[in-house]
Amino acid sequence: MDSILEKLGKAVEAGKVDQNSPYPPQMKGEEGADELARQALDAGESASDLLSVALVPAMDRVGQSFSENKIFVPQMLMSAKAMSAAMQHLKPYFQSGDVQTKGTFIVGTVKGDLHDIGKNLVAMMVEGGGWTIVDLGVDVNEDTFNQAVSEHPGAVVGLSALLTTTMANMEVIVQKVKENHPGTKVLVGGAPLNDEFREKIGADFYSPDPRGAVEYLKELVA
Ligand code: B1M
Repeated sequence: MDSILEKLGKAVEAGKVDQNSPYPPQMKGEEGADELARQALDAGESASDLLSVALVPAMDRVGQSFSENKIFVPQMLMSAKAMSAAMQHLKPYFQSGDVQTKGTFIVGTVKGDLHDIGKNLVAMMVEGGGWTIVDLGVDVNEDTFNQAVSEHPGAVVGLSALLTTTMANMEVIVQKVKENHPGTKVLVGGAPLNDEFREKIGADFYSPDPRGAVEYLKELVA
């Protein structure tokens, strides 16, 4: 029999959001990511195991199936919805209870890019690390980032991109922000990036995961 984490992973992979959602038809009436995430946490599974054992591998399998033309954009979108439903239950587990804010972290997915799950995870964990979050959402251009830094002087900026086509848009954002607000630290992340790219575009730090982002910010204020 599947463990609760296996069930959760399968629900996300299938795009089963919650028990009432009609998609996918063959899972009608079955529990979805929403209920299974709650149950897994209530059963004592850790929030980080939910992420690393069930949710993130499920999204990797979704990406793989998409690459192999076994599923298409609508199915990928349903999986993203299921993942987001599960993530709602994780938020309290990443809160530190630290009331004094360490600073402001402006985060967004860059222009042309609609992928927000990784960005949301980063925001959630950085918030848990005691930072105030200004989440600009997805498809965010250089002017919006620049404006946000004007409104929050001294904030650190975080840029996320999931597409090889949109990661190029990071450079323009880094340039604009640094030109208008010298000294602003910019952190970048997302699956197609690496540190070589970070250096090329003039950003200050690259992290492959939310944990690295939290550690970097911690060092900045240490
Ligand atoms: Co898209 N998509 N997608 N997609 N999608 C990918 C990224 C892809 C790899 C799938 C594939 O082909 N195997 C591929 C990109 C190929 C490439 O460029 N190399 C792809 C494509 C091609 C597309 C479209 C072009 C498809 C189309 O329309 N033909 C289209 C583009 C739309 C657009 O953005 N303009 C598209 C659309 C979509 C959906 C909208 C349907 C949906 C997104 C919904 C949403 O986000 N709300 C979607 C999804 C779900 C995926 C996959 C399957 C999953 C992404 C995800 O959420 N992963 C993805 C395949 C994959 O990743 N395996 C895929 C889970 C998440 C936790 O990981 O986002 O990597 P990730 O975040 C990680 C790290 O990267 C890091 O921390 C996170 C946690 O570890 N991180 C940071 C991320 N940002 C960070 C910022 C930081 C630090 C770390 O500091 C600031």
